[in-house]
Amino acid sequence: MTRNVVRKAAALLAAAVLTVLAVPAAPAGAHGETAQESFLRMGTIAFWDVKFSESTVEQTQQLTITGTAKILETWPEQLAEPKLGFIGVVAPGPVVVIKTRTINGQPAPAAIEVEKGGVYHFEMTLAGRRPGHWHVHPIFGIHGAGSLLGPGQYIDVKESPGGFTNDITLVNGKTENLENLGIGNLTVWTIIWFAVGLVWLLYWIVPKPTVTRLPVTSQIPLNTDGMAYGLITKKDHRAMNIVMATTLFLVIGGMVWQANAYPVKMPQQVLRFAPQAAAMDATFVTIDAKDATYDVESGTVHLTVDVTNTGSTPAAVEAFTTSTLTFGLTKDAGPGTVQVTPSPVIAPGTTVTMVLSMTDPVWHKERLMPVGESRMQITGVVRTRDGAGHENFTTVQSFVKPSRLA
Ligand SMILES: [Cu+2]
Repeated sequence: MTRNVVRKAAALLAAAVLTVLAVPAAPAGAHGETAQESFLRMGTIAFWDVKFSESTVEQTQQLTITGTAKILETWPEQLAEPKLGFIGVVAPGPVVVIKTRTINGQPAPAAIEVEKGGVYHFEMTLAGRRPGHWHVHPIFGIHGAGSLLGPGQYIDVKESPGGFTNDITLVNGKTENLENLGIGNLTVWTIIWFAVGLVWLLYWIVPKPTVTRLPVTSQIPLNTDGMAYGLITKKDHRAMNIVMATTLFLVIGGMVWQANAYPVKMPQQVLRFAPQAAAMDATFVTIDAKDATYDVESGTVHLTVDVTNTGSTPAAVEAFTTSTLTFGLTKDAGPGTVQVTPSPVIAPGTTVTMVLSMTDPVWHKERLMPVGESRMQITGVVRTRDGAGHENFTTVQSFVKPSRLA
């Protein structure tokens, strides 16, 4: 009776597992950035003016991603100091390839030396590789700290009749398609080494009692081959010597072959340099954060700042940027906007206290307001513009007082 019940339950469970496995998994809708603590997302790197030149490309067709990333002065002390960085893209697998990249106008094929407070204008040319609908973000990887995401966008890669090619011209003038360069050799060598390993493995596990009679094997003292018990015989030694000789022959033979087949080689290049400082407008404002509150019910952040206009023309607040978000100045409240009271304008030579208000469910949805956590803080960049059209990007940081704690 009980056995029957157990059997039925087990069958049901097996059927359920099978059903789950048979249904294809839904593609991930995000990149998991919401799981990162908000102080990491807000206090590390700010991205602004990120633009994708196209949203649809054919395979091999190119698009560019341009934008600016600033390593904030508020970089958290818990993370490794930013010294070596890498600007790239994150996408669901190798669906696009980066063809070229410039940082502050200089070609930057590899990692660059970076510093806190550094501003990096980037331009990346990508080519569509795998057909599909893909979410692509620029990222800033910091050695020892991890990758920080910039604002993402969907890109559609359409199938092209010619498929995907990734042609480069070599120094000798020949053109090669990187997509399948050397694939033949790679396949042949993978098969050869797999075969050697398989011969070795099957030799020991099929006709021998090594695995099947583990109790016997474990009785034999260490450092003996168990010849007295007939476990490893003279014949086995001979067979293994043949496997070793084959391996050595393949390694040495392979080295000789490649030296003849590819006489001209270039070692992997390691180019490390600090890009020139980004061209930025002269400083005309200083901003000190005084206080911040977060109204949990309405999803509103009020950030109080003292702004001093040290320039000679009137300056005005244009936007507030934090993590991957930008809040642009508007009169009426709404997602992605900032309202400034009493006025976003600062007369030259004066200091005004103003409140930046941002009402957006995104604070809660993206877990950016760390209510009840150990670091209730807001960090971001205030974007201001003066009468001559110059812009300043000033980092501000403040503790946040939430309207309630849960
Ligand atoms: Cu994404």
